[in-house]
Parts: sequence; C-alpha cells; structure tokens
Amino acid sequence: MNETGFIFDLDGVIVDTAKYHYLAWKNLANELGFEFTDEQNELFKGVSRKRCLEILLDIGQVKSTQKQFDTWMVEKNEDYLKYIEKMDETEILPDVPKILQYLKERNFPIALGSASKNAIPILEKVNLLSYFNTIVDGNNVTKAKPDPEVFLIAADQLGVEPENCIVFEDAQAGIQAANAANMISIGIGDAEILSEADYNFNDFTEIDLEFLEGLVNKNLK
Ligand code: B16
Ligand code: MG
Repeated sequence: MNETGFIFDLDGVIVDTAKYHYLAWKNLANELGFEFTDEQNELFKGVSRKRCLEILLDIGQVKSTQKQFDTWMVEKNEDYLKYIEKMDETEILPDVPKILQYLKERNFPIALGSASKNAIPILEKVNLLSYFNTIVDGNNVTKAKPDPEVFLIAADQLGVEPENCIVFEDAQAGIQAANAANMISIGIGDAEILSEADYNFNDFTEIDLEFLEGLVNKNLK
C-alpha cells in the first residue's frame, strides 16, 4: 500500500451542493418568516445539519420545541434531496475527475471525509463513488469539524498515518479539522477565508500533477 493517502471533502470540493443547501435553508427560513442570505450561508459550510438549523433559528430568533426542531430538520433535508435528485456528472467541479483518475492510476488510497449524511447518494449521482476506497461521512462521526474525528477515521480506514494524509477542504472548519489531525491541508476556494491551510488554490484547475507529485515526495509539513 502507498504511504500517502488523499482525503476529499464533498460539498464545495467535489460538487457545489452548497447552493442546494442554501436554497433549502432559505425556503425554510422564508416559511418561518425571515430572510436567509448567501453571506449567512458561509457559516453553514462544513457544519452538520443539526448545527445549521440551530444557527438558522438563532438568525431568525425563532424558538422551537424539540418536536418542531426535528420536523424542520426532516423538512429541510427532503427539500434538499429534491435538488440533489436532478444532479449528474455535469455538476462535478472542474478537474476533479482528472485528479481522482491520476491518484487512482498511481494507486494512492482515496477517502471521502464529509459532514454530509447524503454523501453516498450524491457520489452515485455524479458517478464518482468507485474512486473512493472508503467513505467517512456524517453517518459515521460523533464530533463535527473542526474536530479532527472524520479525517482521523478516514486515515485509519485507509491504513495511512495521519501526517501522511493530504486533505482537500473548502470550509474553514474543515481546514482546522485537517490541521488538528496533523494532516497536510489544502484549501479549495477563498484563500482569505481558508488562510489557515498549508496550501491554497481557487479550484482544482490550478493544481498541477507536478505539485501533487512534489507533495507526495516531500510528504512533510
Ligand atoms: P447533510 P461537507 C457539509 O458537507 C456541508 O458543507 C454543510 O453545509 C452541510 O450542512 C453538511 O454537509 C451536512 O449535510 O444535511 O447532507 O447531512 O462540506 O463536509 O462535505
Ligand atoms: Mg465542504
């Protein structure tokens, strides 16, 4: 087995599902009588569904019983799944298949490390599930990012030491989780928001294979 492992976040790294999460949360906010902005949606990236609803209710200053809370969680997810239903390969973010193909050909172990409980159906929809040696998602973790749990489980399942793992993340909480796991963190997206990452890129089109090769050879922070 290869000594270096690669861990990909899902939402915002492989596919842009943040826009669908946003629409579903916005619909719920509107139903509850308040607005939810694109800017506020930034707070939701990499954050668990339960925590997102807590933040949303804080924004709208809405109080709820446990029963209402649970109903809204289900409602939001059902709405989100309607958007996901229509997804296909065209929604894969640029150059993601190229990078996955390269890593697969070189026999690098690849994991998904996502907070989403919908990760497997999404990867099936966009036809990328077969690239992953293991999937660690919101169904397998007890602690949300920035806790390193999701990435540490992924490293363990890949049989790779955490310090030999390279993580691609689009959320600040995700970069913090990768750093806390003592992994190499690569921020995908706004370098200002992801300033704690070891390396920053706007998207995968900026990552050339020589860079990955160099990272594997160095394999040190
Ligand atoms: P679900 P990631 C995260 O996925 C999203 O960024 C976050 O906005 C969402 O609330 C969370 O998944 C839970 O998603 O409702 O599908 O279980 O970025 O960690 O891949
Ligand atoms: Mg993400």
